[in-house]
Amino acid sequence: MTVTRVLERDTLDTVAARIRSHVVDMCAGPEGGHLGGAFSCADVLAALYFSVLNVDPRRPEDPDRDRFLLSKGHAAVGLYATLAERGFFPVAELAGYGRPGSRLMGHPVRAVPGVEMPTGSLGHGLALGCGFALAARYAGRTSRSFVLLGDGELQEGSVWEAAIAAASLRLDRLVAVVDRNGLQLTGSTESISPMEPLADRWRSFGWAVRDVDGHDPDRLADHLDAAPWEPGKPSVLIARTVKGQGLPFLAGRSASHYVTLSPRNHARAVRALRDMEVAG
Ligand SMILES: Cc1ncc(C[n+]2csc(CCOP(=O)(O)OP(=O)(O)O)c2C)c(N)n1
Ligand SMILES: [Mg+2]
Repeated sequence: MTVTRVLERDTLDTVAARIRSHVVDMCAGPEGGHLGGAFSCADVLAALYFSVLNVDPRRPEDPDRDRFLLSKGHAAVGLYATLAERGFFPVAELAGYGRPGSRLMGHPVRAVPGVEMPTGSLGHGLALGCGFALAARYAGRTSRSFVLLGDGELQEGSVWEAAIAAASLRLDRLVAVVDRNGLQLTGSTESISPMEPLADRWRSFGWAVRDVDGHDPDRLADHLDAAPWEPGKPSVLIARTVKGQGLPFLAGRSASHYVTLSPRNHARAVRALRDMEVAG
């Protein structure tokens, strides 16, 4: 693993700040992007890729690697920024996002180094994660599988089928993270389809649950690193987040879901990120 090398000159907070900064630049291009959901999970992605996952960009197909699936595939810009920062492909390639000929499209595909599965149609990632965890078990490998889900995505029934299967198969090397930003495409999850008490729901499906601040990457890394939390049970981390976290004109607003930043708003976003860094 090269995690320690990566963090020699960085903290997880500075990595997350760089991820957000790349996302802002990508969302200022002609395609725009899912900025809000990429920002809400930026700290989770930083914690995973820079402190938790056993992955090596020089050997992206190493059979012993941990697996990560961005089930909320629309947050692709966040994943691209993270993979580039981690060294899976050059950071300069991010400038081509969404443009003709680029492999960095609106939703992730296998052609992008580090992407395990194409995602974007919500509701499939947890079942895929079960498959990865089961395959690792059959192969006698100790690798873990991590799946990042949106909270609106939890309205897909297939998520709960996979949750039942994971618990009954005792897949304790499977870890789900729910990006609990409280918003989906058209409004708040609680006004559209209430899901609290969310931790109790997962517990009742036989999962070990932790419900935490989703914007503290060091603590997130500690929790994720410690999984499995209960022997024989899959783990789910409910990460309480804010959609568009860090941008005052978008944070906590549905309008952050898909954004094409005008030059003026791009400049505002860059300034806001700088202020956030100073304050941090
Ligand atoms: C099966 C399916 N239905 C609808 C969509 C369109 N869609 C893309 S993002 C989104 C909202 C998802 O909300 P959430 O999971 O909470 O994501 P986040 O808030 O993290 O962006 C929807 C409905 C989709 N990608 N897949
Ligand atoms: Mg959401």
